[in-house]
Amino acid sequence: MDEIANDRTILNRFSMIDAAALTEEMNIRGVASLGKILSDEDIAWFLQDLRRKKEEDIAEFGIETLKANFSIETVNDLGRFAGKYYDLIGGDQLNTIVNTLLNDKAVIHSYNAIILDGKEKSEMVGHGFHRDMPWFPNCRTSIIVMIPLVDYGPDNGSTQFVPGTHAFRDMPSLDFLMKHRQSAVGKAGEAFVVDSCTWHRAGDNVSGLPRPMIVIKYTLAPFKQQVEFYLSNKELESAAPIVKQRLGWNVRVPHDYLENRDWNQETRKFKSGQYDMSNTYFK
Ligand SMILES: O=C(O)CCC(=O)C(=O)O
Ligand SMILES: [Fe+2]
Repeated sequence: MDEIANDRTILNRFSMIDAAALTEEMNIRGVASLGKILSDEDIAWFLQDLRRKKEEDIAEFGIETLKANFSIETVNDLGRFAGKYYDLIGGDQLNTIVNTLLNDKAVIHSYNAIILDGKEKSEMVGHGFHRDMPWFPNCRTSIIVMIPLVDYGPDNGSTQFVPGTHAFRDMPSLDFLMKHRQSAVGKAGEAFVVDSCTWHRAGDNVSGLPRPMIVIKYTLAPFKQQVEFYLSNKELESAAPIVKQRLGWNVRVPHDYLENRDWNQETRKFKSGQYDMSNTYFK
């Protein structure tokens, strides 16, 4: 008997987080498995919804334009759809992970789906080895939570990463990266996390089938976001406090010095307490 109370609930009951073990994995390897974080019902819902949203995107802008904008394989700014996309980022399991690896002020830098079409390879930057944040010594400023919606492995372009490379300033040689790369392997809905400084890339999808994956990049509150979510997300103002925090509601930039004079913490855009580096240093 299915115990799901309502289909807007993202289940966070699959695996307990062992915070110490997860932190150690991330400190030393810069990558860790997170276990199953989506129910099969949620996976089916997101798969169908993202397929439809990509079709709408193509209908609106056309394949050639999306290719030219390096956007043929992505659905961007998932927060603008609110609903289940807010349930996902508001869920306990994901937020415990973020609080464990960053802190409770951390915000979402980007919230996208990367479909990695099995037929047309785009010029998306993610196909080459890269990092997604500037490097700081002994400090984790950003993590990327990846949630594939299909079973994944080397054949369908699962993400490749090189453990340990987050801790070093310089890019390793391509020979080193090719020699030590590992492919993420798992079942649909089983997530993994990389430090944004761990060198990684999308694998080659030779399966002929799409590889849809929800990708949530978190960063510390004072860092910039990819999009002004508080403007693009029409429902953010009335969302749950945790969703507002994650989408940057509490670190909005005042338009001018007059707006910055607002010291009422309720209405103030960049609220106090957001310059928070706690929990981010490792040695
Ligand atoms: O699509 C992938 O497997 C890689 C994605 C990636 O590099 C990213 O989202 O930062
Ligand atoms: Fe990346």
